[in-house]
Amino acid sequence: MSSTNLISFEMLGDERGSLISLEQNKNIPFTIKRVYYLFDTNIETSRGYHAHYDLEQVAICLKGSVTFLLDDGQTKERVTLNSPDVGLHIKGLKWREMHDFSEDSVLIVLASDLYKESDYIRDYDTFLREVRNEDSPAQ
Ligand code: T46
Repeated sequence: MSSTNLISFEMLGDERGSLISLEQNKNIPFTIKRVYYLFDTNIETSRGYHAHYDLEQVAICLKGSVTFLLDDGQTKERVTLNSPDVGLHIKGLKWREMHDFSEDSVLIVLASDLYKESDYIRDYDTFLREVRNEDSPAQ
């Protein structure tokens, strides 16, 4: 899956503890317009079930673990995040689901745009149609 990447963040810790710095257009590959985080997630819950037309995001599991399912319309990939020094970069038309949240999970997400419900595709068949349109060459 070419446009899904894991980013390793440099650990700047010392004997006092750990520190990671996130900087837009440096180790975060876009200008950050929004930050949100998921915590106190009901462990029986799965979230997501949508794609975005035009959004880049980096998701980092600061505590605990969560598994992303990413689907580009052809291939499905599962990625487990369980370390604060790894970010999952998601761009392009991708269906995403989040499963198996641990009880203590804290997931922070940096996003390239403000919240816009119009950017969401929340229906899987619509997502597949959009992917196929994107893949078919213009006439
Ligand atoms: C994504 C995955 C990884 C806002 O008002 N502002 C926001 O910035 C966000 C993210 C959500 N909301 C509202 C929209 C819904 O009424 O908060 C409610 C919960 O959002 P949603 O059901 O979309 O949450 P998730 O966890 O299914 O998805 C979120 C992001 O929305 C999405 O962009 O890629 O996390």
